[in-house]
Amino acid sequence: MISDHRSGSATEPLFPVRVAVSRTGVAAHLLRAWERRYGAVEPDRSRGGQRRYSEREIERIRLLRDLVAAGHSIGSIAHRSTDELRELMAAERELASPSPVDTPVRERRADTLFHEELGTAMSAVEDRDTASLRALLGRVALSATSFGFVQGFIVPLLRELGSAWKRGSIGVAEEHLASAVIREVLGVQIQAAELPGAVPGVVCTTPSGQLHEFGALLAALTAAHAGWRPIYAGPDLPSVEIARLAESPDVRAVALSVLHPSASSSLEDLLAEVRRATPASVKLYLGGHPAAVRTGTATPGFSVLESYEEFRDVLAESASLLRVDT
Ligand code: B12
Repeated sequence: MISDHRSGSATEPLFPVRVAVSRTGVAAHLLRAWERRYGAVEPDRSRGGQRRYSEREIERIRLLRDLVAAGHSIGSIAHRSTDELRELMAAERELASPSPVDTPVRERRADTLFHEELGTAMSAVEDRDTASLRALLGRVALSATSFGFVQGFIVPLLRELGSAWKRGSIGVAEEHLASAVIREVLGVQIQAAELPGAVPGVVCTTPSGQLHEFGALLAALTAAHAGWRPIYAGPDLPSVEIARLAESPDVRAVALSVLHPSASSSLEDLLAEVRRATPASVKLYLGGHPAAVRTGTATPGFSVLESYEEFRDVLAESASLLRVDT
């Protein structure tokens, strides 16, 4: 194990794991796994055996985090020196950075941002090339704003999956493979975006019968970027279970996604049930298919949202107001 990242001088400040977690956004269990399984990080130990991270270690963790988000497997980069990781990251940024012709990219309309990348992604889906798809998603995530990634790439990609499925150029198998990669990459993005410490929680899920999960998963990523703690519970959650999650002390909101209203026997009844069963202090948000939005508008106690941008803004506004006791 090449360990150029061992802390230098004895006087160099060393930080406990919670500081390493808060400064890198990488969860403690992942840091331990990277250390134990791959030797990717090697923190010092206090006399009591606690892990102690140097500035250099923290920089190294950030590099590992970003390279994993860009699609590198931890196993393939764990042995590299920190200098090598820096070079690799510089190359990634170079790859991801837009050519001079189309900067500033971030100002362009979200849904026209990544045409080329969408085409490349769909070829990877048709070829069942999950490794290329994963790497591409990671690179786009690096080069886009959080909102650009969601509305400019992931949503159009999911819709394109639907059109390709209808055209017959892909089947359910390719859709499932692509969905698995998208779910995984969004999971890493959410983890990297989550703020440590006492922030309000929001449960993100879909009501009973609704198997389309990405509306809720994208809501979770949007919430993390708005400074909330997303509790992503997967799709198809019965109302009583949604209410049980919402009873957790730090939970201040629930965000539901409904993409195919008729998949639920009666969406009206379901939403009313969720409102009845959930503490009145918990805010309920709904987004999705226009018919679902209409139903939500008609259900007392629900706030309907047209876009993730709107969701981000309402959450960001209220985040600072909502104190969560630790
Ligand atoms: C992937 C997919 C599947 C996968 C889901 C995999 C998974 N793990 O989620 C599987 C294979 C399971 C599936 C199953 C079915 N599917 Co399907 N599916 C899709 C597909 C391709 C993508 C859906 C998606 O995630 N879109 C991304 C979302 C986020 O984008 P969006 O819907 O545009 O949402 C926008 C807004 O509504 C809003 N929003 C949405 N949710 C939320 C939440 C919040 C909080 C906020 C703020 C905003 C918000 O923001 C989004 C971005 O602007 C769509 C095609 C498409 N065009 O979307 C079909 C699609 C949704 N499915 C469809 C159908 C009919 C089905 C099935 C009935 C097929 C069948 N016969 O079995 C089943 C039903 C399953 C069920 N019970 O729910 C239809 C729905 C038709 C309709 N209008 O209701 C579609 C539109 C395909 C089609 N063109 O016919 N599907």
